[in-house]
Amino acid sequence: MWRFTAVLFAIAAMVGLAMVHGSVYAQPSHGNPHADKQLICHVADSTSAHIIEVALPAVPAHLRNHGDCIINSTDRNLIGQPCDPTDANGDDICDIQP
Ligand SMILES: [Ca+2]
Repeated sequence: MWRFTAVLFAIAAMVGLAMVHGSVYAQPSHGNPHADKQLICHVADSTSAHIIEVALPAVPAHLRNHGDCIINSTDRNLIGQPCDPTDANGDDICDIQP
């Protein structure tokens, strides 16, 4: 039984390591603090849709959970501005860009 447990532990350790490495290599930018952020049109319950900046790894959850869409611009002055979250063609990029 201890052997089975040891094998399980080894597998879990390998999977864990692979995930850590995968997430590190999945980061598209190294050394550029601005390129790992994404402007999105954020759909909020309490306020009207507006532009926010999120870390790239958080983008898919926003798209999935809030119906947010991606703003192509990298102009951080747009943060807080109202936006139109329409994405009729379903490509996750806002059809109407600021
Ligand atoms: Ca679109």
